[in-house]
Amino acid sequence: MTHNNKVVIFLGPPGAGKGTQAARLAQEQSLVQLSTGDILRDHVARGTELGLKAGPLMEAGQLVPDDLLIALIRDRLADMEPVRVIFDGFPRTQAQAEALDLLLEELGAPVSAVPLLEVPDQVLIDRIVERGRQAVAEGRAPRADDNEETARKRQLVYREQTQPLIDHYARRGHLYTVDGLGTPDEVYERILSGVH
Ligand code: B4P
Repeated sequence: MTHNNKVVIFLGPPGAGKGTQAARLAQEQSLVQLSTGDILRDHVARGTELGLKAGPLMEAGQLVPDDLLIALIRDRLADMEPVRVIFDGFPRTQAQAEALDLLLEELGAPVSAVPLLEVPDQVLIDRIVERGRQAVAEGRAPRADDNEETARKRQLVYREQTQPLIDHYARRGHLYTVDGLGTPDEVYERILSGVH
């Protein structure tokens, strides 16, 4: 076990800005960003076995099965020393949270902070739809799930499966809420107040 470990878990609904904020915090505090959404999209693009399973589920706004995600995270943490990591998009279910608790316990790397980004539902939809529009305007393919219908589906899945994790981390005393409205810089300053 090393005292240089740091484990930050970003919670929040789809489009809340987890990826945006996690990337900056990772860079400024020398942490490894583990974005399960990005990792899965890479597998889909490369047509791997995992990508073939995950692609249709992601496109439909559904979660990818827990066992696949847990194996993926176990692999990424295997040789990490010290454990300096930001989880962005993981855990998303109770089973994932319990598996992560065990993994971190084995590694002797307790959770340091769990910022929860709060953004009103309609703003979330607008951001996701805007990201899709922006991609098209720049001649890039939009993310398969960046449209209004799938965004609403993802919100429902979040409410049912991920929101209960707020209690899981609140009970452990790591959770703090962050107003996710405003510019990315403003949100970042609020996040820093809880990450030491
Ligand atoms: P993710 O890639 O995690 O998608 P997300 O929740 O939309 O991302 P995020 O909240 O990070 O938003 P972002 O910063 O990009 O997941 C996609 C799919 O992968 C899931 O639906 C699921 O199928 C699968 N998956 C991933 N992890 C899984 C797991 N653990 N288990 C099972 N399945 C899993 O921000 C969104 C937009 O807002 C951007 O365009 C950004 O520029 C903009 N924005 C950010 N901050 C802003 C601000 N302050 N003001 C204005 N706009 C802002």
